[in-house]
Amino acid sequence: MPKNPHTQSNSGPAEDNATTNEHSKTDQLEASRSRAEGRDLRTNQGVRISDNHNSLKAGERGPTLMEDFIFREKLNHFDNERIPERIVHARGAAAHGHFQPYENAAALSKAGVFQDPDKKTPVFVRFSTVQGGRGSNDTVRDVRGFATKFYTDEGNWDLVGNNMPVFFIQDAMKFPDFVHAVKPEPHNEIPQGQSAHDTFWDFVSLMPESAHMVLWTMSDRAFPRHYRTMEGFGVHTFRLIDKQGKSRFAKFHWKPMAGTCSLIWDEAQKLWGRDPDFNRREMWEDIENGDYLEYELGVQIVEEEDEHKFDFDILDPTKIIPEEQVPVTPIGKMTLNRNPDNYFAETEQVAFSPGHVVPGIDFSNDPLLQGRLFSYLDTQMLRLGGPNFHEIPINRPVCPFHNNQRDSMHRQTINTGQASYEPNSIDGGWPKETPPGPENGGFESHHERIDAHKIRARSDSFGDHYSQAQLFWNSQSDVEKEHIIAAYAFELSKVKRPYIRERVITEILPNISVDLARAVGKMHGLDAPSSPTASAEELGKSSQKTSSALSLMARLPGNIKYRKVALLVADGVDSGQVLDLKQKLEAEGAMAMIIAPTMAPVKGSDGNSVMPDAMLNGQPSVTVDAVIVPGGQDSVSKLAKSGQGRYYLQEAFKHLKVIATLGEGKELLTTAGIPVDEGILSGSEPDDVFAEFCRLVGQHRVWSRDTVANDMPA
Ligand code: HDE
Repeated sequence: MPKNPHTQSNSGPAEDNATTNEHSKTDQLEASRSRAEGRDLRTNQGVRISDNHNSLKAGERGPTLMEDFIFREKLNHFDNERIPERIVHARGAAAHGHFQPYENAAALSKAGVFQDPDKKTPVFVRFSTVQGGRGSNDTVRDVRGFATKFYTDEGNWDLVGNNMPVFFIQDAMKFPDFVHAVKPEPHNEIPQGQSAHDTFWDFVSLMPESAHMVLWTMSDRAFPRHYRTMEGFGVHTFRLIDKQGKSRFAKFHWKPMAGTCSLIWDEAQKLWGRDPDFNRREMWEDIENGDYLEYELGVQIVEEEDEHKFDFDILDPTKIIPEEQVPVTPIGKMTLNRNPDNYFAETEQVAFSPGHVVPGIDFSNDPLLQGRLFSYLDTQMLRLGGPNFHEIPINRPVCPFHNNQRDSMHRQTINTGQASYEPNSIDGGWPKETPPGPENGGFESHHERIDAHKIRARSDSFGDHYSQAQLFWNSQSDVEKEHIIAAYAFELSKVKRPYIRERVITEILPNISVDLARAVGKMHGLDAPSSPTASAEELGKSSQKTSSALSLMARLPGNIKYRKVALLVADGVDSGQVLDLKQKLEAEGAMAMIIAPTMAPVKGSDGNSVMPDAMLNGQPSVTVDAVIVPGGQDSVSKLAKSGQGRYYLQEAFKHLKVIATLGEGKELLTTAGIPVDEGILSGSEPDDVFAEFCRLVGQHRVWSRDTVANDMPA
């Protein structure tokens, strides 16, 4: 049959091997952007609308007419605007950016994304909480999702991780049970965004394999200060495959360049009301201000022959590989530098899957990972309305893709040609398979030899449930331990059934630490056993007793870059000091916020006025990292008389924040009843306190104040 001259032929390998750059995804999205500036209002069929305020009626006071196709189209579309939210990780915020390898990592993996240190691969990252619905709060006690889509030349690679390196269960078979237990309870849909309820603690106290992960979620890691100060982990052991086809086991880590730090519980709770969008807002604003988020990608590599040399099974997702045993090698850096244009189109419709891998990256037999390989595409069929969601702009690969999949809901691609099958001779045999190869080859699964009985069972090597929970506990600083004790006590206080509380305190906690069990037991009026109660197998054994990487304190920011500092002012403030402080703070990369009782310009003592950035109750102390009270008698007297002014300092003190006062500012400390400690600085001029202020804020909080702070009623 003669070829139709209007039919484009498949361009074949030349097009397939086209390379992309860091802008490829943004450029591709441009085709889908719709800008309304200067444009007429029209229906979806392109008809110009003359009146967007009134429906068509039979008379001015009469009934609306069926005939009004403009009204019906508008309402029809509106009525169907929502899609099901994600069954877990419903609340999220995302950003675009790029990943750049430090050097050629061909010795580890043939994946193109790791080869060229000059090449930037576009990425889209979605951070999320797990338990709550899409409208829940950002700062709840929960795991955070950290999902990255790399738009590589060889297809999309999704690293769908969390901010904690282990998981609650060992086998995907238990995932629906776990999620049913942690989600709001079925009879009343309470509580939202929290694990402090009966069904969660019932389940985890009957599933000792969850002990390690539950301990992580009871630590301050469960409410990161900012997404930029949060670690990320691929959790499972994956495989990297080099050009020779050699496989090595690998764990992925995201190490935040800004260090690690978290909120503290009272602060996190207050933020639910004061700023439910706290984490997403800060990420958005920082990116708008050019303060990009940066993370190093690191890998822990285990040679195949070393698979069994550990005290635990590297396929068990409730285990980490301690960094002392296998160091994390940094292989590249990710920068998040662009906010999405549209939340729904990008953040809500993005579809991640751990099954999206490229040649050079492969799976291990971790039974949790194996189950995930099924679950993500399956859930997305429902959530995104059929199997064509890969065509949604945010999900499309930047490299070309052709295959014989056809039709279904909302198909956008207009496939030309008649042969939607392979082999074919009608369309010249296209699209054709690509044999595996060291470069640009077709995907080839690692040739792992498997010779086994079909068996529905758990390997004995997964029997250790407590040794790494002990390792985590032993690696925490005293303050972190106190926070963990308080977290268990708080959560269990919300559990109505006494026998569940008792089970946690007497049957789970003593196997992690007798001290932990006793401390929590004391707060519940229960005696904890004086020695572990689990079997030797469950207690396991770890040659590693502590691991410094497990403490949040190990990677504190060390400087005041990106920190928010409140300057509390009122009429009569020493405006010279305010401007000097602002300049000094900004020179160090911090954000200085002038905060006043109202948004009216503040009259300085020298007659100059200062414009406030926010009001005391609009930018409360829970939203900043440190507070400075500049001098000026009238200003300080006004703040001291105001309940909000005094509360600001009391709450900042309670949350272990550094407070500095200049001149008369010191009087506010006295009126607010703030005891002086190493984190309370006073001087006459900014230079008297600035260096020490920066040093202390670099430590994130005044940790030595932790026990005293509990006495502050704020
Ligand atoms: Fe997920 N998980 N998960 N998960 N997960 C989903 O996929 C699932 C697990 C993670 O921002 C769902 O599209 C199973 C571990 C992130 O869009 C769902 C199991 C880790 C996100 C699903 C796990 C994760 C999800 C819900 C156990 C860390 C959000 C909506 C076998 C390594 C991605 C969706 C985003 C989302 C299933 C366990 C990370 C239902 C079956 C372990 C970051 O498919």
